Amino acid sequence: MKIGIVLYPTFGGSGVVATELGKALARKGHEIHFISYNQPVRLNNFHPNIRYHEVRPFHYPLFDYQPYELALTSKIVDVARYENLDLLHVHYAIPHASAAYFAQQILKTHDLDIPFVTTLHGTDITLVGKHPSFEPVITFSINNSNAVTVVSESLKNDTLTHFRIKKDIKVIPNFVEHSMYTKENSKGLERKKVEIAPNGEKIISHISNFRRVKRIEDIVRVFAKVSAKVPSKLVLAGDGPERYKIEQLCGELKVCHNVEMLGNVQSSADLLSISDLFMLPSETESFGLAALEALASGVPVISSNAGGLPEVNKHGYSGFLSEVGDIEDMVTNTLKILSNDEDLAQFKQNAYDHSLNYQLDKILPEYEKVYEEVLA
Ligand code: GMT
Repeated sequence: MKIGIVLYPTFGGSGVVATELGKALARKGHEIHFISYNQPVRLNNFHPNIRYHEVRPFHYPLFDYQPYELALTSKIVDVARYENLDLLHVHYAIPHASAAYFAQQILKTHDLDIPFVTTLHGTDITLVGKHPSFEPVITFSINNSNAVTVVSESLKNDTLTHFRIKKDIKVIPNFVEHSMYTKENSKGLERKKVEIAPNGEKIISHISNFRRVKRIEDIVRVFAKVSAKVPSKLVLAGDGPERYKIEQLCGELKVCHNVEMLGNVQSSADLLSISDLFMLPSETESFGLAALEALASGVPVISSNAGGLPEVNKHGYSGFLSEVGDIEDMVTNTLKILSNDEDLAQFKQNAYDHSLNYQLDKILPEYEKVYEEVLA
């Protein structure tokens, strides 16, 4: 199949899922056309079945806001016509689903009928999408997609609660490619581990785009209490609006000397391979791809019980879940994992075993089935 994939190119999970999906489809022989305003961060290797098409919004002094959606729509039309696409798969509803619908209508005037699949990822429904300034457009574009998928049962429920949906919604969970997270891939990082934790301290990590919804403050507060009992280091990877506040909080809690802020990292696998525990205490989280990547690296997860996290992190097995903001409970749970090396080893094994439910090879055919259905 010739598939156009519309995505955000940044470090966010929806872009990561879309890129890894496209790469895997390309390896299976499909022709993949990524459409975005920048080269996706995970699109770092050349593959003969992959093309990247850049959307370049037109700048004109009259516009206070550049009409990105129109530039995207025109690019989709252009790529669909000249690359003979069979279908489109858009990730994150805003503005990709409405752009795909508009492009589909334009393509009909060229006697082309190209179906589009919309995958909803999270805040396109739970935070941003249900805002009155977007809701009518989101409802319309979901109902007029040829197929709709969501990344968790929880997100399906949220979608049905917040929007008047007449369309079937299929749950296809996010996936992980285990070969990217093997210990062999991270040889040489032992030196890094010694640099970060020279006295064999436990390494607690977190990776995100540092938005408020991630509640990174909770991580620092939990860490301040845990590190007073178990020698440990906190490594935070990523960047975003909350970073300055977090640096300040580390100072207030006097833990700066035990906290490393790495900024954006190309590969989460490297940091995860030297981690003992991963934290994701988010306010809402439709799935929590970073938590799944941690599990695949054999790293247990301390998370909130928001959204789809209970589907990904099994309480008392691959880690623990707490109510959002319950710092004390997270401290207790972290200590249950880190205080004893035998327990830690068991949690690490469980984490890896649980992640096998989300293997790429199991999930990929589910997307291919959706594509076949919309083309039939
Ligand atoms: O919805 C977002 O906040 C952005 C999106 C992204 O691009 O990072 O994250 C969502 O999609 C990921 C991939 O499916 C999920 O793993 C994240 O849980 C989800 N984020 C939230 O729901 C906050």
